[in-house]
Amino acid sequence: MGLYLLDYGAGNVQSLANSLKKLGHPFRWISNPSDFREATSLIFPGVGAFGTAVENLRSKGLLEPLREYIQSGKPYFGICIGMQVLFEASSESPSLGMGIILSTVERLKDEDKAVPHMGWNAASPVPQKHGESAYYYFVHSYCAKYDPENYPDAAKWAHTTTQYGKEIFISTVRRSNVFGCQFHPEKSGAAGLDLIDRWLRTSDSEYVSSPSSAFSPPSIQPKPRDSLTKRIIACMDVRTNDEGDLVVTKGDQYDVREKTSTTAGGKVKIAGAIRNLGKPVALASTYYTAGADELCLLNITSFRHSPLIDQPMLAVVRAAAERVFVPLTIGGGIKDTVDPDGTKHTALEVASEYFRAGADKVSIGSEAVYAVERLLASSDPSKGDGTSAIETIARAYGRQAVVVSIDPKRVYVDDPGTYDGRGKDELVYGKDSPIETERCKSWWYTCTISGGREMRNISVCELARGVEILGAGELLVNSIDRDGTGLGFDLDLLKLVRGCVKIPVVASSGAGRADHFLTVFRETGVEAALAAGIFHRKEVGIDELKRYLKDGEIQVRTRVG
Ligand code: 1PR
Repeated sequence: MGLYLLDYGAGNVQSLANSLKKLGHPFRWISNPSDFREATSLIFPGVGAFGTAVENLRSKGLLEPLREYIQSGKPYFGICIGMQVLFEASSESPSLGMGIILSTVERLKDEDKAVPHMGWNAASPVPQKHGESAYYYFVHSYCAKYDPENYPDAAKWAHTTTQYGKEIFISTVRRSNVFGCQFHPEKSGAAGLDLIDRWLRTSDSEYVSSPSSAFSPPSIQPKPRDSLTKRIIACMDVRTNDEGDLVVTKGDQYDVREKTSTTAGGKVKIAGAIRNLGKPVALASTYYTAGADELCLLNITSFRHSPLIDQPMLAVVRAAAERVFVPLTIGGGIKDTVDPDGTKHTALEVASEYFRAGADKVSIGSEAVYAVERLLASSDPSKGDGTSAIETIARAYGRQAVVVSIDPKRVYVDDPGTYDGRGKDELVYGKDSPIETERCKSWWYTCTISGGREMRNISVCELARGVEILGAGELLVNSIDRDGTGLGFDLDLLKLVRGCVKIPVVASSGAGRADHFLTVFRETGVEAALAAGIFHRKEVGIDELKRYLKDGEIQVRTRVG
């Protein structure tokens, strides 16, 4: 008897488990059909693709028992795919849903916006009570449209709506014992934890008998406004230092060793030593509390042999995920590996270990470059052969779980008028560049692997377009030229990449002041900005940065009250 979670075996359910642990609600997993009889309340945290979810439930014999459980009137809370399976069908796959809501799930339109819809958006009316932000974390490409004329039954179930671009979709549904949300409360900070807690506290008793409990909104009144916020991401580059400790480090143009020996505030720094800016889990926790919208942990020495059996980053992710309730991306070493005893692991298996540890997304660097090189050399570069890490992971966990981290580097061109080589259609001319050394020069961006150690003959747009075809859900665009310089983001690079793909783009490298973030959002259209050094050195606080951006009329998630 009690609370059960439904895990169909191909989604990241650890985040919800961590949220329940944090809130002090004991739970069990549904492992076979008879467990539904024991459940007095049930949460289905579906992540990934609609078809995979339905087929997995069906093959494990869980789909019919789930329908019977819901029809029995016991409390059900479906998250993301867990809400979508209530519908009859989804245009994402030919598999049929449970048909409890007589309507369908459709793809978001990408003519005017990036898809997936990824980030913090408002639900209206707001199902929350605290002074914490009224924003929730969404990550999906398909949704239930809020359109009473064409989808009348869905509209009757609508509890809140959300606007993205010009589209209004249903962000939560509710009727008697059923509650569902398109966003991820387990990744929506204090507001999300509060929502889960209130559902659990009311679900056992008053929820079923009293539909007008804490969740009942007055009525649905869609706001004519898209409230998707720009995301601020704190990044931690992690590696082992010379003493063998796993530390957060920070490079200048990817060089993470101290340049000179110094002593300041009792701390001795030795030239040549790995810069040590703190412990990864402690810093992750600090940035979560400070209001970061997402966190990114990158294993920057993964180009070396990194067997899965001895992977200290897994313990870091596990510990961070227990303390951090916003999305966590882990990068570095997402590739096929071999343990010392000869055991082979595919990139998908490596990624699965990180998802099980609590990561929400994995970021792929070098392997993405190799995959696009293969794609471009194939007989049909408009589609992959299904074998790359991007494709296998996106198929199992959904494309929203796959970030590609690009490490581009400028290649200067002497005579742009006659240049006919790689990147000729992507040449940038730094006529009025504020940076003197760039002024009046022309360049293109080549991609690199192994943390910038090797340049490859592939341009940044070729890579960006290629990984989008293969199924990446987001691009993290670093810049080796700007990393750690504090000169500001590379706006030319970001405009170029933003212009050639539909998926969300995260700007990275070079933030040195708060106004650099304002400029990158105003001038490039990126969905998020990531920084490291400026936060590690406490030059600008995340809260302070967000207030500054808000004053500059950039929509951000701030804490109110
Ligand atoms: O190739 O799949 O194993 O992934 C390796 C990952 O590690 C890639 O994402 C790559 O970018 C990263 N990486 C490898 N070497 C380094 C290094 O610094 N020596 N770090 C490295 C990349 C870039 C950002 C940095 C921003 C912001 N660092 O992570 O945080 O530039 O910095 P700033 O705000 O201080 O300017 P694979």
